[in-house]
Amino acid sequence: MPKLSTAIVLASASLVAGHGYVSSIVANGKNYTGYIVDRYPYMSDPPQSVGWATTATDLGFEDGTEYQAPNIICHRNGVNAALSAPVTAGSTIDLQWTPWPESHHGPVITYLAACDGDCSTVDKEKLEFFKIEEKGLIDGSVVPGKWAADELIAAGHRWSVKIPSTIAAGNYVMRHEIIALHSSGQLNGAQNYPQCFNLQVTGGGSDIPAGNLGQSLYKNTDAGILFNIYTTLSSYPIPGPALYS
Ligand SMILES: *[C@@H]1O[C@H](CO)[C@@H](O)[C@H](O)[C@H]1NC(C)=O
Ligand SMILES: [Cu+2]
Repeated sequence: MPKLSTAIVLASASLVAGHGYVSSIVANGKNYTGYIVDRYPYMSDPPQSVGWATTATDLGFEDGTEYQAPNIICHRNGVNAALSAPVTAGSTIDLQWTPWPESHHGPVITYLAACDGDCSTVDKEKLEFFKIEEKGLIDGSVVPGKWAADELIAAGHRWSVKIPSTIAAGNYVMRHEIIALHSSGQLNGAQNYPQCFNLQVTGGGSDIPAGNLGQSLYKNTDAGILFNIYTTLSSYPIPGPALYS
């Protein structure tokens, strides 16, 4: 695509899109550029990345109509990242989101799935994800509540996740996700923004946690998916399988 039309596409994308994606991660102190979804799809030879490619060029979301379909795994038409970021088990990965809209309250959840080989070629539909962290409602006393996503915004659109020290060394796909709940009072109104990265975990223990296929993490009627945030809340059931511990 010629440069001028790319600029027009980019300009209109930033006007339309109210959402976001992870533009970089830091692992073992090294900063890795993610898959720049509003730029790389328009390049003839985009840089290789530790972030999975997607066609979500609107910086948009998946919803309940896709929960049992491949798009929920690593976002829209997700394609394996070519690179992997080495990370020591027990250490923390930082994720940098693009500016996240204030209206998009909701939980932040991160999963890992062992690749049993090379994450750059693994079949995403066979990945079994176990949840390594989850944060949902922080304070429900003031409508529409204070949420993990609000904390992420306050931290500069950043999030930190600890890689468990107990998991076996090896190659993993990290699936990090914000679920925006501003419309989730209606069926298929929750918005999932899954972001996948390839990690090469070193050190660690011997645990090989059981997991769930990406296509069976959620149902559109789950208590934490079909959920109205515009009322005083005392709790919020974070969706997805139980936390690994
Ligand atoms: C990676 O570097 C860029 C450019 O300096 C910075 O904006 C971003 O916040 C860094 N990423 C993380 C996760 O710290
Ligand atoms: Cu949005």
